[in-house]
Parts: sequence; structure tokens; C-alpha cells
Amino acid sequence: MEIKNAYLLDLLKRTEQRNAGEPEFIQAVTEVFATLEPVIEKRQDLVDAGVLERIVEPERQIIFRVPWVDDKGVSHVNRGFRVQFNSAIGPYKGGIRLHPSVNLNIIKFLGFEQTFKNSLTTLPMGGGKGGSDFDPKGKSDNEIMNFCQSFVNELYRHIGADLDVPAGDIGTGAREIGYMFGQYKRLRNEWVGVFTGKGLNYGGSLARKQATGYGLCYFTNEMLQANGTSFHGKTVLVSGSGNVAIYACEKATSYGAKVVAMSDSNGYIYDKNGIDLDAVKQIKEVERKRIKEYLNYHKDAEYHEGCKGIWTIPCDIALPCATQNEIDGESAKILVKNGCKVVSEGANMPSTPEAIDTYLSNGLLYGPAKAANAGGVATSGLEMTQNSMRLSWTFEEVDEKLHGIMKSIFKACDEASTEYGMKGNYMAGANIAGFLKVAEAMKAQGNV
Ligand code: NDP
Ligand code: 2IT
Repeated sequence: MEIKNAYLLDLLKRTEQRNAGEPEFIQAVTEVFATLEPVIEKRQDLVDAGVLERIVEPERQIIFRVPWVDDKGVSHVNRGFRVQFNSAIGPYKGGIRLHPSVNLNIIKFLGFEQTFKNSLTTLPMGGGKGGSDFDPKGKSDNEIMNFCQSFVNELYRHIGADLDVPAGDIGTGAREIGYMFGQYKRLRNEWVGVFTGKGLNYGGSLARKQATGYGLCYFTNEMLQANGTSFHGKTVLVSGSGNVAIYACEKATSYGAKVVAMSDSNGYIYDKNGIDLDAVKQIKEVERKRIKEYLNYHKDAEYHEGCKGIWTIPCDIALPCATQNEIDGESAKILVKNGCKVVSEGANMPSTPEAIDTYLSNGLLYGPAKAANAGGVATSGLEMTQNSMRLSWTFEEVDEKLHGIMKSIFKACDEASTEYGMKGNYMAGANIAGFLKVAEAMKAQGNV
């Protein structure tokens, strides 16, 4: 991925200077710029309208103190973030990440990518992201509630059903969304669909829990079929064992693939007989324990410390569903050497630029995160629709709509990659298709 266009090179340099010390944000911008060259060369009008300068600068960034008290009465202070990146095509929309690694740089990279992803969903949603460096691991329910309430005591001023609608991400699931939604409702004294991923008995959508993982497999299935193959009989690696990973494993298995490995930040399990997903759900969704516990269910499975080793297992398809930059150039080369033919991303930006170069130069099918994992936010969009209409659709209705959206996202990526002379480069296709819709809207709305 090399940028040659002088305007893009200069803007990238200015963006680097303005955002010094933010490597993941610059990584995300560089990847998008590298694929936009053919668009920029055709569309001087977008350059003249200052669209590129504006699209890399968040509309608003909010940073705040989050004090909370643990069960022993000890007080703690975390830092909260909400980056409202782009509202050209709809209210800001994107998840909240709770993980010790969270800082402004991480939230900006996620918010930037969310803008393009949400554009691809075909639904009217702008891009945003939030989070905190709070570590939910080992905390009691009461401590989680105290933190979530304190987080919303500030956040509530900045969000709203037609303004900014947060949802889950790493460390934020239905439990956390419940506490945040409850606190928002209390402070505002109104019941509106201001968060998505809510519980099913208070406005949540059926199939939202499954949506990112299922959507990843729907997208990947389209990509496989367009290239004359399928999931059937394939050996699959799924990294992570959280919300995205569990439902990616479930859908890939239902398509006839065999998932042989999953992981968490401590290590990975390898089960040559195929992962027993009921055991993983019990360990992760019910008990909130480590993936290592899988050996208590299947003594013949293997557990290895360290999460990177998962990529040394021979496979046909790799579905990274944990975190950013989890596949580096070295791991990508090992995947290729061991016969991997497909990488499709459930996590956000899980592949380093070196890894992506390795996929593309070796002819792998590569499903980029912005397109492949858009099913989660798309279904959040469907939850917003149901809340506004004051009704709820069945699981089948939501799942069918999700499936249709993932098909149309693949089609948009495929068509854009072909139109701009990079057929089969779905990363380029996703970036171009996602960008054009937002860029046209920004130009039409004037220099705001
Ligand atoms: P969860 O918190 O449910 O699960 C995260 C999983 O990834 C856990 O197994 C976790 O292990 C592992 N993980 C997290 N950080 C690291 C790390 N630094 N190194 C190794 N493993 C790590 O989150 P989700 O499943 O919701 O999110 C997973 C990815 O998917 C993220 O990149 C997220 O941004 C992306 N995503 C999520 C969507 C959603 O709807 N939830 C939608 C689209 C993308 P451990 O428990 O040890 O921390
Ligand atoms: O990265 C993502 O798309 C998400 N974490 C889901 C966001 C959402 O609003 O559902």
C-alpha cells in the first residue's frame, strides 16, 4: 500500500503532524488514502470542497473524568471518551469500548472506520465511537454498575436518539448497555432508543447479539461464492471468544465448516474435533471465565499460552475476531505457508499493513473489517428503526434483513473495486464505496 498522489501525500503528512503519537489512527487513515487515489484523480470537485481535510478531523471529541467506588470503598478514576466523527449521513453511531488499552488514538481510529462502515450498511448512520480505559475483568456486577452509571452521568449530555446512539464493543455487552440505558433514562426522564444492544424485554432487537458474527459469515459466504468456493468442509480459525467470535463460530459451523481454534488474551485452544460452542458459551457468556477452562469439558483438546500462536494452526479460512493488529506480517506469512486462502475480519483493523500486503500479494480472498463486520451496526440500525416504530420484528425478520444488507455490502465492494480498476480488492472496494456516499453528502451540505 503505497501512496503516490501528491495531494494525498501532503494531506497525510499534515494529518500525521496534527495527530502526533496516534499510530492506530494514522494507520487507519493511511489505508483509506492508499485506496482512494483513483477516486481523487477523477473527483477534483471533492478535493475542492475540502472533503478529505474534513473527513479526517472528528466533528467533536469529548474527554471526561469517570470517578467510581469499588466494593471495598476505594475510589478510582478512569478516563471516558466519545468521538463524534461524522454526521453527514445520519446521527453519530458506534460502540463503547471498555479496555485498559483505550486512549484517544484508539477511539479515533475506531470512529474514523465506523464512518465508512456505517455508510456501507445502506442505513442512515454517521460515525462515532466511545469508551474508557476501565478494565471490566474481575469486577463485580455492582462495580460494573457503579462505573457505567458514572460514565453516563457525563455522557448523557452529549448523546440522544437523533444525535448519537452508542452500543457495545470490547468489554461492553448487554449487561453494561442495560446499566447505561437505565442511568440515561433516569437522568433525562424519557424512554428513547438512545443505546442499541439493549435487553430483549426493553427495546432490544432480536438477532443483535448474533449480528456481527453472523454478518461476518454472510459476507464471507458471498465472497467465497463469487470466487467459486464455499465454507463447506473448510477448516476455520476464529480468534477471540467474545460476542463476535462466538456467533462467527456458530454460523461458520452451520455453513458446514469446522472451527478448530478460539482464543482470549491469555491463550488459545485447539480442538481437532471441532469447537464445542456450548462449552465456550457456558465459559464465556455465563461464567465469564478464561478460555483455558475448555479443557475441563474436552480433555483431549490443547491449550497454549499466548494468543498469537493461533495463527500457526493450518487452516483454510482465518476469521480474526479479537482486536486491532492481532495478525502481523509474520503471522500472515505463516498462515499463507500453511495453506490459508481466506482472511475475513470480524474485529476492527485486526491486520497490520504488512499482513494485508501479504494477503494481497499471495492472492488470498480478503474481507476487510469495514465491510465484513458491518452486520453488528447494521442490526443496531434495525433496532433504532424498531424503537422509532414502537414495534419489534421476529428473529427471522431481522436475520433476513441482516442477510440482505451483507449481500448488498459485498456487491457494493465488488462493484467499486471493479469500477476503479482493482477487481477483487475488496478493501479498496469497501473504502471507495463507503467514502463516496459520505463525501457526496458532505459536499452537498456545504463547508460545515
Ligand atoms: P468482547 O469483549 O465480547 O470479546 C473480545 C474478545 O477479544 C475476547 O475474547 C478478548 O479476550 C479478546 N481480546 C480483546 N482484546 C484483546 C487483546 N488486546 N489481545 C488479545 N485478545 C483480545 O468484544 P467483541 O466480541 O464485541 O469485539 C471483538 C472485536 O470485534 C473488536 O475488535 C470489536 O471492535 C469488533 N466489533 C464488535 C462488534 C460488536 O457488535 N460487538 C461489531 C463490529 C466489530 P479477553 O477476554 O482475554 O480480553
Ligand atoms: O465496531 C462496531 O461496528 C461496533 N462495535 C458496533 C457498533 C454499533 O453501534 O452497533
